[in-house]
This record gives sequence, C-alpha cells and structure tokens, in this order.
Amino acid sequence: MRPHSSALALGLSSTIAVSQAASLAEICTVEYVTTALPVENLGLAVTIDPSSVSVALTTNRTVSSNWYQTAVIDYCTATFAYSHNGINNDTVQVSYLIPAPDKFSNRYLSTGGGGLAINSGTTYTSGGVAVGAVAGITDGGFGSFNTQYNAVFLEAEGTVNWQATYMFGYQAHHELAALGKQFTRNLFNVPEADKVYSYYQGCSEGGREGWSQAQRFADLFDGLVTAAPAFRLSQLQTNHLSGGVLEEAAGYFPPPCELEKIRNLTIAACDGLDGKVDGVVARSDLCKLQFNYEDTIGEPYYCAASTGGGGATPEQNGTVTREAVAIAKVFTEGLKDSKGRQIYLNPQPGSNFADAQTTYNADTASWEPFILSLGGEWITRFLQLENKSNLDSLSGVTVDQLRDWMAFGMQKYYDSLQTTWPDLTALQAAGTKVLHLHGEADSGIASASSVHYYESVRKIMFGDLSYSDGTKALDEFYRLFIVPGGEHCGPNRAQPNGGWPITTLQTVIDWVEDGAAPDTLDNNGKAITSICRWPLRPLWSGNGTSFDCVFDQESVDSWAYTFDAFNFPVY
Ligand SMILES: *[C@@H]1O[C@H](CO)[C@@H](O)[C@H](O)[C@H]1NC(C)=O
Ligand SMILES: *[C@@H]1O[C@H](CO)[C@@H](O)[C@H](O)[C@H]1NC(C)=O
Ligand SMILES: *[C@@H]1O[C@H](CO)[C@@H](O)[C@H](O)[C@H]1NC(C)=O
Ligand SMILES: *[C@@H]1O[C@H](CO)[C@@H](O)[C@H](O)[C@H]1NC(C)=O
Ligand SMILES: *[C@@H]1O[C@H](CO)[C@@H](O)[C@H](O)[C@H]1NC(C)=O
Ligand SMILES: *[C@@H]1O[C@H](CO)[C@@H](O)[C@H](O)[C@H]1NC(C)=O
Ligand SMILES: [Ca+2]
Repeated sequence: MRPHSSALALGLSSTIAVSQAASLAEICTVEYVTTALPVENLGLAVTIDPSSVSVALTTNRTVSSNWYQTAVIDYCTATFAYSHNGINNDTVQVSYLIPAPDKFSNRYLSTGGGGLAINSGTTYTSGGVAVGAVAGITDGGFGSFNTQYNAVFLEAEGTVNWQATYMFGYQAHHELAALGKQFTRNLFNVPEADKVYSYYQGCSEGGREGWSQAQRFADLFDGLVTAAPAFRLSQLQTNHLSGGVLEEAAGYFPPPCELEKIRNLTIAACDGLDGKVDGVVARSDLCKLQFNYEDTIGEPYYCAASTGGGGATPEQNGTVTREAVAIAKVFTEGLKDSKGRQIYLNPQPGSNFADAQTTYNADTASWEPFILSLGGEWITRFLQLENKSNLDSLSGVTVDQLRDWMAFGMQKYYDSLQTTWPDLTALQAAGTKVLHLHGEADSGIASASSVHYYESVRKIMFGDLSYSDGTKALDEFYRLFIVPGGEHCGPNRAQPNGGWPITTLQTVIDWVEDGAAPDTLDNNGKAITSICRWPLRPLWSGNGTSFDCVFDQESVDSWAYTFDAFNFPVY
C-alpha cells in the first residue's frame, strides 16, 4: 500500500502526500501514521493492528547524553502494535520517533536496551532524531515498554517462555528494524530508487542486541555502533559472582574502602605508564604487566560512615591487608578452575572492583559478598528456572561450580542469548560497517571481553593471514576502539580525564555514507586527544606533549585469554 494513495483514500489533503510531507504536525496524526504503516510483505510473519496507532508531538526538547552531542529537537512519537501469525494473539509494541520533514535525512535508527531491558526509552532515539533519522524501540512483546525480559521469562516455575527468549535474543530487534525501515520510507514517501540508510546504536545489553543482528542479518543495517556488548552472556552473568566466590574461598571480605584504596593506588602507580600523568590509565596493559598489587600492602585507607541509599555503612579505617591484595590479584587474573585452567576474564587493573564488592550486614556487624542480581538471577531464574531474583548466598559455591554453570547456560541458550557467532563473512559481503567500542576500565563488562570477540572473528575469518594482515582485513568493515579510562557505557568518575566519545553515531554515518573510515575517535575534549583503534595502543612521548597510537606485541598479548577450562571453543 502506498501511503499517499491511502492518505487520499482517507480524504486527507493531497498536500500531505507529496514527497515532502508538509510539516511534523501534519505527519503527527493517527490518520497519517496509519496510512504509512509498514504493511508491505517484509517476510516477517507478523500482522500489524491498524487500530493500535497512537501519536504524540514533542517540540523544542533539549537532549543530551553520552551518545550524541546536545541538541534541541522536535519529533513525533508514533507507536503501534503487531502480533505474530500463529501465536495466540500476542502483542508486540514498537515506538518510533519521527523527525520533522525538513530535518529528515533518509535515515533509520534502531536502538537497544540495558540490563534485562530491551529498550532504553528515548536515551538513544533522541540522538537519532538529531541526525535526521526515524528512530525506534521495541517492547519485545513483554507487555509494556517498561516490562523487562526477566518478568516474563517463566511461564511457570520450570517452564521457559521460549518465545520471549527468542524475542529478547534477537527476533524483536529484527522485526523492529525491518518494520522501521519500511515505515520510514512510507512516512516520507521515499522513492524506491532512493536509499534509506539504516543504523543501530546500543550499549551493554544494547551492544549485545546489536551483535545479535550483525551476526544473523547481514544487510539489515548499513552501520552499527555496538558498545560494551553483554555478549557471551552465560559467562558474563555467572562471572558477576566470581569476586564473592573468591572471597568465600579466602574467608576474607574486604571493606569497599579497602578495595577502593587499592584501585586508587593502582591508578596512581600506572597513570604515567602511558607517558602522561593525567589521572588516566590509558595503558592498563602495561599496568597489568608491570604493577604489583603487593606494593599497596600497609597503605592506610579511610572512608567516613555513610547513611547513603545503598544502606548504612560504618566508618572504614585501616591499612591495606595481604588478604585483600591476594583477592585483587586473583580477581584481576580472571577466574580459574580448581585445576588452574582459565575459566573467564575480569576488568583491567585500575578498574573498580564491582564484581568483588562487599555489603555491610548490621546484624552480624561484618562484611559479606554483595551478590549482584544480574549474576544471582542468571543462576536461579535462567538456569534453575525458579521464580527467584537472586541467590540467597554464595556459601558452598566453588569456582568449578561457576565453570559448570557457565557451560550449562552457554549450551542452553547458545542460539538465543549467547551471541558470539564469530563468522561475519556475510556481514562483510553486505558492506555493513560495525563500530565497536568499550571503556578500558569498564567494571561491569570487562573490556577484554570485546577484545576476545574481535580476536575470535579475526582468527575464524582471517586466521590464515598474518596478525597485521588479519586486522587490516577486519578494518574494512569492523573496527574496535578501547576508550582509555572509560567505565561501563560512559565516562569514569575515578578517571574523569578519560572522557567518552559522544559522536559515535555520526562517526558510523560518515563511514557508511562518505566512506570516512575512523582511525581514531575523539573523546569529547578530554586529555587523551584521541582513542586508538585496536590493536593499536595509546602512547604519549616528550613528557606528554606528543601522542601516538602504537603497536606493542607484549601489550596486545596481555589481553589474550584461552579459556581452557572448557572442552569447546568459547568465542
Ligand atoms: C524553546 O525553549 C527555550 C528554552 O526552554 C525557549 O526559550 C524558547 O522560546 C523555546 N522556543 C520555542 C519555539 O518554543
Ligand atoms: C485471536 O483474536 C481473534 C480476533 O480478536 C479471535 O477471533 C481469535 O479467536 C483469537 N485467537 C486466539 C487463539 O485466541
Ligand atoms: C513470580 O513471582 C511474582 C511475585 O513474586 C509473581 O507476580 C509472578 O506471577 C510469579 N511468576 C511465575 C511464573 O510464577
Ligand atoms: C579514591 O580517590 C577518589 C578521588 O579520585 C577519592 O574521592 C576517594 O576518597 C579515594 N578513596 C580512598 C579510599 O582513598
Ligand atoms: C584511623 O585509625 C588510626 C589508627 O587507629 C588513627 O590514628 C586515625 O586517627 C583514624 N582516622 C580517623 C579519621 O578516624
Ligand atoms: C613534565 O611535565 C610536567 C608538567 O607538565 C612537569 O611538571 C615536569 O617537570 C616535566 N618533566 C620533565 C622531565 O620535563
Ligand atoms: Ca595517564
């Protein structure tokens, strides 16, 4: 159905229907949006409910985030629902922000979620409007845009909701984008001969969602920004328990202040290894190779008592202990099983010890492991299929148990949630570009996780080439940037001069539309002048006056892990 003929059939003014739709206000009506619904045969096996359309007009809104430059935008929010053919009348809602006709730049943008949410509201879509794109989110069919996947994961205890799992895994995003691209074309009457460029942007779970598309639907997007992806999900979630398990085994639970002091001393000791003392550990690899945590033993730490939101904590006053340093050391090396074989990886030195945090128990007046629900719920709900949001305790949980949970979840969800398919040959052939970035000091998802996937793709696709020819071949369509000092999906309070590259969407647009492949990323005016493309690493010389991206084999090797605790490849 061509929207203009339908618009005429509905008796709307023909001035709305010409290729330059007149105004945002004229687009932003239920009638106009209904005529533009993507009811064409897109091969999706879905049925759109035309009576579900709703619209809302927003003008003069100032938006800013880590994902685009501050802008003032006008947009129409158009929401509609569809159901899956052959499934008992399920309902999936999608919502698209539509820019004004004079700002529309023949672009579509899909955006992702975070944690166990499949969307991030308008956090990323606003940036899409700012670059003249129609920008979409999905509710995954979970009941509302605010309902998370874990809320619908169980049909009953013991019974997985596989439809919701495949929707979260990849299917909902495929549908969001396929519908969104056609909807965009219909809304603005873009002729068949003209291209509508299609993009994706997301971080964390949203980074995983982006990869779920890149690995399966080679030409769905022209360009993707996938940041700090939550892929290798079974390992990632289970590993959130690793610090607590190490502490249980050691029988020592460091107060948060003690770990924070070790982090501060690590940053101070490693800051200059990149050639510039600016509070940023831009070479956490050199830090890993050269810094000895034992140098911090005996250093005093102090944190005042707090009644903060996370529960009251007492004053913490002491000196860094041998026990805490031992935990920091094995934690940073990444989890190993009882036979000494590598299970997984952890954040770079200088990062916060988020997965080793303890919490104060006022009843026992002692510190105990803080069990992050992303980790605990992975075990209780997603592996054991109990209607429980966390483990009660880590007591009795061994490193070998963590390994076996990882393997079990990896097998169970290999084709839905794991998201580490390493062969991007079809993506390369389609000409799609992927800009992958990760904060070097990410304490929620280790930056080495992204390096491991990049290197898996390199070995699978170009393993017969030399290392440098292999990375050159990847450079044609897939580039990874490690953001010095960066935390999880944004700048780092502990290393503020690291900054964060907020122009990544524009960067991938320039790569796709103008062939301007990015060699570096800017870091939003902070001290590190640019962010190097993996495997190059930043290095200052001349006492911090001159900056370069250099190749250093020993540093690159320090990011490499072989997960030999598993008898199968872990990409
Ligand atoms: C937009 O908002 C700004 C500040 O909120 C206000 O000063 C300006 O008048 C508004 N412009 C329009 C066209 O509404
Ligand atoms: C789905 O909805 C249609 C229309 O509302 C109804 O006729 C049909 O019985 C429903 N199917 C199921 C399986 O609930
Ligand atoms: C799980 O528990 C919550 C409340 O604790 C309840 O609302 C929900 O219906 C339960 N789900 C299942 C599948 O039993
Ligand atoms: C660590 O350094 C930060 C400043 O970056 C400071 O606010 C904090 O108090 C320090 N923590 C400890 C335990 O000394
Ligand atoms: C911390 O403890 C040391 C040694 O007991 C003491 O000298 C110091 O005053 C204490 N610091 C604070 C701020 O209470
Ligand atoms: C390096 O620069 C810092 C400040 O920029 C200065 O304090 C220091 O003296 C310089 N060191 C040398 C060896 O020039
Ligand atoms: Ca530095």
